[in-house]
Amino acid sequence: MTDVKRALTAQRIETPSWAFGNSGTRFKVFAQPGVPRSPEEKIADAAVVHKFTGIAPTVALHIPWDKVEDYAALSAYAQDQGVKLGAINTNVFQDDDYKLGSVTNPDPGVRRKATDHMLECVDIMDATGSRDLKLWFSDGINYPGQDDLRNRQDRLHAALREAYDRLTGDQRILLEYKLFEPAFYATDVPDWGTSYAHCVELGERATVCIDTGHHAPGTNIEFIVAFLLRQRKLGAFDFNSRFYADDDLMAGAADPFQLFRIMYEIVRGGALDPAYGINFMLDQCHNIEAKIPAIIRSVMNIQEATAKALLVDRDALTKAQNDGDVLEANAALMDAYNTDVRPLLAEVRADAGLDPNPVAAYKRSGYQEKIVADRVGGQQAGWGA
Ligand code: RM4
Ligand code: MN
Repeated sequence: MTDVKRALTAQRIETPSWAFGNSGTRFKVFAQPGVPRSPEEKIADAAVVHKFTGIAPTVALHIPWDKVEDYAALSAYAQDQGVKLGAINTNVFQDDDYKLGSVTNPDPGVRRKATDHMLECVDIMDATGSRDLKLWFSDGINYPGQDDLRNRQDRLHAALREAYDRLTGDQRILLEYKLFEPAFYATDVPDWGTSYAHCVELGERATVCIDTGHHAPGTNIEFIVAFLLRQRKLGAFDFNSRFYADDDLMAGAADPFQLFRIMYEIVRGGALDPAYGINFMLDQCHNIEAKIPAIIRSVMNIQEATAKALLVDRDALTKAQNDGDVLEANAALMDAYNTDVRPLLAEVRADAGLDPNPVAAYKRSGYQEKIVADRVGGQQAGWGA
């Protein structure tokens, strides 16, 4: 097996439980038949994505959306389906209490509640065996003067410290950032630098999560990747793509070239191997397209970008760079990007005993028809629920 094939075979992508549920814009959530009604049904769908792609063996949970009585039992259920439970995502953005913020709220009682939720999520990680506590805070303010920007940073640090100190074993914190929304004037963790600084302050178990949709348009995300890898502070991705704001479209749909550039920095930094410790997650919403094939498609898009990144002739690139040969250096990247890697990936899948075309195989499998027939009654999971 070639090195490229070996790297592609070892690649891992984590799917998000919430991407299997209904979602929409603030205007409308269009419900789809067959959508899961329980954490178990979401996990079953994630297992189907893994079955057809072979590289998505873990599924991230979101609490309380995926709240159950017995997390060890849920973990055992996942194993039976052929997957494992991945990152535990906190949700401190949907209660009325959080109108003025969660961990940065001026009210200490609300801060306590939000911090306790983070601690509860670490308890869940103990039960599921999950390594990652993923934190995204919707905290921020809408108007200048609404609250003290600097005090909010102190409150954020205090809450993070408490959660951090609760971690044991190989557990770690992934701190996500987002430029704006739902807060419109100042977000408390708006960018990678803020996340990075808090992670450094916390210690080595805290690393940055890059959600590709959470930047200003035009941001050079691969630069952030290169910088954080150099500092050993990149812990995870939330992949999705966007045309305008936080669109949460399928990874690689809006800008496959950007995804390639990101994956090139990953390959260049030696960070593709799961042993390096980066959690390559998806964080998407499928508002109008069928969910399971859309997630399969996203996994394939990341695979394609990765294959192209692996095909970059690094020797030729380095030589051109050292020679100051601008055009040759750029050509080394573009030649790899312009390679059709679909035949290579078809081979990788065939070698792994998979159908070379995962979307087509899913469509033929009858699973979609089965869930539409079976999942009748009950409350569908999702943003509208
Ligand atoms: C947020 C953020 C989080 C995700 C939620 C659903 O915008 O990206 O990662 O947990 O959405
Ligand atoms: Mn995210």
